[in-house]
Amino acid sequence: MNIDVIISASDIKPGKLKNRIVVVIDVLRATTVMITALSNGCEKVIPVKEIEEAIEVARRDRSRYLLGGERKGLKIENFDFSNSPLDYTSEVVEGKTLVMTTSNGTRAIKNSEEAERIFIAAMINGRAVARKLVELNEDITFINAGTNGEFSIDDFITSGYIISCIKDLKAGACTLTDIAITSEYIYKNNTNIISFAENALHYNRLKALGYDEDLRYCLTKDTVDIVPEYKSGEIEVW
Ligand code: 3SL
Ligand code: MG
Repeated sequence: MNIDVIISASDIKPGKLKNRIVVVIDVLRATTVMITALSNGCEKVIPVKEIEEAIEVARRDRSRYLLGGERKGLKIENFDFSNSPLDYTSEVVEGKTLVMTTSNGTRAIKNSEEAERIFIAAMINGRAVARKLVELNEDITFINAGTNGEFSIDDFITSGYIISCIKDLKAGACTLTDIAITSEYIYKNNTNIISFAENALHYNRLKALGYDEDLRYCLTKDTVDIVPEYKSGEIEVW
C-alpha cells in the first residue's frame, strides 16, 4: 500500500488522482459536519462549490433539503445552519438531505472527482476510516482541504493520525511519500492534538469567533464509527 498526502484543495493536479482511492479531510470543520450529520440520521449530503448552486438544489424540495455551510466561518444568509457540527442534531437532520457549501471542504471534494473512490474523513471517524482502507488494501491519497489554498496544520495532523492507525492495523508494510511520513511524524510527536492544533491559523480564527466547543468536538478522536463516501454528487454511508 502506497500512501500520499496532498496539502490543500488547490494542490490537486489534473490526472494525479486517476484510479486512486482518495480520503478528503477538512477537520475544521466541513468533513466533521458531514460525518456528524450522517451519523445523526441525515440521509445524504450534497456538496457544492457555490452558494447560488446550493440554493438552486435546495429549491427542489425545501421540506426535505437543508442548507448548511459557511463563508468566512459564519452562517450564510438565508441558510438553515452554519458550519458548526453541533448544529446537526438528530432532531433536525433525521431523514433530510443536507446541501452544503463551504470555503475549502466542499471544494476539496469536488476537485477530487476524477478519483476512483472518495471517502470522507475527520478525527471523529479516523480509526473507522483506517479500518476501511486496510480492508481495501489499495494505494491511497489523503487530500487535506487546507485553508484558502494553503497548508493547514489541523488537516495535516488528522491525516497523520489516520496513517498511524493504518500502520497499527495493517499486517504488511506501507510505503509512504516524504509528505506522508511527515504527516504521521507530526501526529506521533503531538498526540495531544488540541495543543498542537492551537498553532494553526484557522484554529485561532475559529477560536476568535467563539467556536471553542466546535474545536474540542472536531479534534476529538473516534467518536463516530461511520465511513461516508462521495459518489455521483452525493455523500452517503452506502
Ligand atoms: O473551509 C471550510 O470548508 C470550512 O470548514 C471552514 S470553517 O471551519 O467553517 O471556517
Ligand atoms: Mg478547514
